[in-house]
Amino acid sequence: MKKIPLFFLLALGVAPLSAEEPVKPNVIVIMADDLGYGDVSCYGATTYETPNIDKLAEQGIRFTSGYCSASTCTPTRYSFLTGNYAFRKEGTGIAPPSSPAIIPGGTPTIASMFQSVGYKTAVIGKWHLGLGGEDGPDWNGDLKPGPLEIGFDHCFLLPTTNDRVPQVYVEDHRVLNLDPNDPLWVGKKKPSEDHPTGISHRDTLKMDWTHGHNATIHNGISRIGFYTGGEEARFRDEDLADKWVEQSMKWIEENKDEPFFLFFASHDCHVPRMPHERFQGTTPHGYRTDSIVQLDWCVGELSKTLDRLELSENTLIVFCSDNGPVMDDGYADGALEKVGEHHAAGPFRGGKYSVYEGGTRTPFIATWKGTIDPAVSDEVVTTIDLYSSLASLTGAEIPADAALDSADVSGALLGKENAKGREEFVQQDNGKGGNYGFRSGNWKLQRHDSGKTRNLVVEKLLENTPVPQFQLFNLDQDPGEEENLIESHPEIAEKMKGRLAEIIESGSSRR
Ligand code: NG6
Ligand code: CA
Repeated sequence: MKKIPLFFLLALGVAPLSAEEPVKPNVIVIMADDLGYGDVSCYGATTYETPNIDKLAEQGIRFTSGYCSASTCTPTRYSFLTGNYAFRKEGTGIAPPSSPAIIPGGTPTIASMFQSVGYKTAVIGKWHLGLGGEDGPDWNGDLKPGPLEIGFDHCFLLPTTNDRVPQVYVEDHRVLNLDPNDPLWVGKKKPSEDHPTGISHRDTLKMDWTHGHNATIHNGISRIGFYTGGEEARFRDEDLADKWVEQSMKWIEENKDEPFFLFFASHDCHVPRMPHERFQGTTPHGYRTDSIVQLDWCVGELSKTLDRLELSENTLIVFCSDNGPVMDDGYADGALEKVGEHHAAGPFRGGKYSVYEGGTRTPFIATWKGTIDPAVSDEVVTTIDLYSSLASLTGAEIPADAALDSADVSGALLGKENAKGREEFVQQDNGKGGNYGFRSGNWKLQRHDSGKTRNLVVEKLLENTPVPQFQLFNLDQDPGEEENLIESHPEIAEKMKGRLAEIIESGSSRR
């Protein structure tokens, strides 16, 4: 990386970058939801623009081999926070509405790592990692354990996903604006015979469902799960993005004088895609891409806030996604019908729910004005590596039993000359014991223990397609994973099978 004059660094109040001298920039991780490699213009989208995300890429490093660790939400978020592959732990698949906390209180996380070196920490946006003890969330009481018990000083959450009940905000330990005279009830079964659902009142919905998502109706949209009460606490889907920005700006202002770590967890472009009215109809492909433009607006607002507070040159921003794209994920929002020539997964095959590259290879940008030189990098960096990499940057210690699979790729992340990313990386679909993708150099082995893959072609409806247990691809020549080379390269396949099994069985891959 380029040499930065010392006087400049001193003026910024940061020390030069070296292993001996840790630096403590503010860190904002912006994680999009269900955003594919080709969904933003700096990664090849041509039919609409994402100028604010593009600007991050112009000013920083745009990774072409940036990954999240799973092709669904909960395992990627679990791994990002703990630094452990989610396939190591039971119960890390997509969390249901009333899931207890998946990460037990006191578990070391990237957030507690930041706290240990004096940062203020917050998560704002989608959580989807469960809340509460064994019995699940006490929606009318204290919602703990949750983020505050694993290293966050503050949280402002969409507790599950927007398609799962209940549609309320959680601030720290409580549902926000909950009237004790109108308690929240959340359950798996219909609370009464006449409780309106997406089935009984389908003709009243403002957005129809296509599969699942036919239980309690809120804001004209039926959801996964049932709930009653908490009327005053309920949000409008259209206002979520504004809320994340408002709360982030407030928190950044309050914490601007000390180093801070903000996990900005956008719900865009997860279903139900219901962007604010001012974004509806702004792109050619319906609400799915309108939601991406809304996400881009959020990124712009965060960047502007940093500029206004003169924090941009002391803030590292990482932009990433939690899994690849999906068109029809349960609502009739036209994403599939209006997709046209838009390739949400870019040149890759598969998407959400699959271990083809489209499931986990996603936009990944690191920007730190004045410190990171603008570049495009093909080094492999992943969401699971942020824990070790940022510990290395800030001089934090990692407990011996933590961050078991998090690689220190800080050099590659900051664009240091000749710095390497990962040599090998395991991708997974959902939860423990599912399907794996294993990248080693430019080779990719797929191991489908289930014998099936989901959503093989992103433009088609969700489907289960039979697939051989093992497939081998050369990503260099065949990024689209079309030509299975397992017969012609048996030695490479055997070696990779062995190494993958070793990583799975050994319980740790951090060396
Ligand atoms: C699936 C849901 C899908 C989405 C996903 C989680 C059905 C039929 N499908 O079970 O709509 O909610 O879970 O997405 O209910 S994620 O990005 O949060 O992992
Ligand atoms: Ca997701």
